[in-house]
Amino acid sequence: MSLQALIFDVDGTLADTERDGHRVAFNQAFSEAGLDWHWDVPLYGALLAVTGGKERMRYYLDRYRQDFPRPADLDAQIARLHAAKTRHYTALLAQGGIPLRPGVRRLLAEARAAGMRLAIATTTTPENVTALLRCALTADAESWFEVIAAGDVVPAKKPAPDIYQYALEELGLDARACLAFEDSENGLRAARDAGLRTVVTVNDYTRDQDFSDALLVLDQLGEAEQPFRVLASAMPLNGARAFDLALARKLAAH
Ligand code: XBP
Ligand code: MG
Repeated sequence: MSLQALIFDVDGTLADTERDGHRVAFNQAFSEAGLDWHWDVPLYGALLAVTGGKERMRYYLDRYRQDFPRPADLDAQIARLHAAKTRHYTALLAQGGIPLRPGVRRLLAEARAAGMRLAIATTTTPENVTALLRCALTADAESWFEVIAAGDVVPAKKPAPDIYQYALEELGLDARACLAFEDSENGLRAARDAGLRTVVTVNDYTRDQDFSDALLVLDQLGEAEQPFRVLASAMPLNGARAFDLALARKLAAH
């Protein structure tokens, strides 16, 4: 089956948003609310085991803050904190704080020019996706993606396959006609369980995770002047230096 669409995760894949973006925005929301919660870099790495900001806050309380007195309206408090965190995060993006990862702009532009269909499947909110695309890619970047599957549109977040299944349904495509791009084990499991083959670009938080089910594991997508490093590959790459559409098609045919 020929390759017809590329489906991208957002956080950690399009841009390194977690450590210097989401984490910072969570802490801003906590201190604004007068809470003594603070997520440092290593703690945030542990909290990334749970995807979704609201789910992550609940996990933090359960796992690390048994001392914190739960208010009767905990769900509402978490929802308020999450809305504040989204406000801080999108403000941070608007300041140009977070660039795309190497090779992302190049691959998206090549795919768009070739008429390859593009989609997003992410755990984060639609507001955050829009803000990142507009601030880091281009003002009309949302229109580059035929489907933006994000956040609470499905009940179960990654590693559940729901968000990828939703994206595939919206695209009207079989998983075998698509490639997924991920940065984390939770994301890879979600894509795999939706039947997708996956290319992983690792980052500092994820490089030691289990990516044995990925088709290809790279340090980043690569540019001519900054070639990728291959961490694992299901097929020989014959000296390729940057991940492009030709390589995507070769992998999909594998
Ligand atoms: C991303 C996430 C998200 C972000 C925060 O996972 O886990 O929770 O950290 O997003 P993935 P929200 O890259 O696998 O989609 O706070 O907007 O939920
Ligand atoms: Mg991710």
